[in-house]
Amino acid sequence: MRRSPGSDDDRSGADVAKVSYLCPMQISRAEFKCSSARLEQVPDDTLPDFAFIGRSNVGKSSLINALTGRNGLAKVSGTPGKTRLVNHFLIDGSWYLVDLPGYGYARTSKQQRNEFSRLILDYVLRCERMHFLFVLVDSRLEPQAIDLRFIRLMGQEGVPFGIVFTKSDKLSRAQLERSVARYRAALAEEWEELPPIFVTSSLRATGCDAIREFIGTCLSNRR
Ligand SMILES: Nc1nc2c(ncn2[C@@H]2O[C@H](COP(=O)(O)OP(=O)(O)OP(=O)(O)O)[C@@H](O)[C@H]2O)c(=O)[nH]1
Ligand SMILES: [Mg+2]
Repeated sequence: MRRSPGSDDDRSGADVAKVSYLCPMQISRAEFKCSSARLEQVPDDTLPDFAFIGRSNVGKSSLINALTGRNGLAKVSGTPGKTRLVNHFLIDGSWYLVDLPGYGYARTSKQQRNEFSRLILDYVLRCERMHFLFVLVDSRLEPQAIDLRFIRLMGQEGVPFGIVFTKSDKLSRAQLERSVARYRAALAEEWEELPPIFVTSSLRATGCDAIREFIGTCLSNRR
């Protein structure tokens, strides 16, 4: 059995609760830095990236807006496939939130064959500045095969990642608990230890504190 890559190093969520009061994480400034169509175009500084990935329409851009308290910072749309580039947002001049294009939105048969685009794979597998990857899944849905394939790939490649349930406002507490339990069971079939898990609603800003605290802990462990 393998261990979850996000669970046994300094990027783990395990100590978040213990240290959170030591590193309260507030975001004061959030600004758009650049959009990249190729890996060569991402910022060439040494600041760390915290990136958001998941199926089209799962709520990546909305979550970035909720985390920064800036509606309209990342472009949100009800139509899948809105975010097509790798978008860097500089946070307090010292780290980046990164909005990635969604996967699973196939407009052509060629895209259907390559379910994760070259841009996504280049970024998540080759970009050394990526410190942690939040994989977003819709809390209303059963574990989706494409998400499980993506998570498996991240595990195989040793990418540090956590799982973020989105749109929790659309479920009752009991439905939400069932949904998370279903996911845990699916992951437990492959992982000995589960990655950090966050439950969020961008509409209500639920779970944003936990994600900010997690990032704050990662940043202070890095110093
Ligand atoms: N109710 C509810 N709706 C949400 C939430 N998060 C996102 N949405 C809605 O879901 C739709 C897609 O949101 P986006 O943030 O654009 O999703 P995305 O993952 O960035 O989509 P792509 O860029 O197309 O891959 C929009 O209509 C949002 O308003 C949430 O927490 N609750
Ligand atoms: Mg988007």
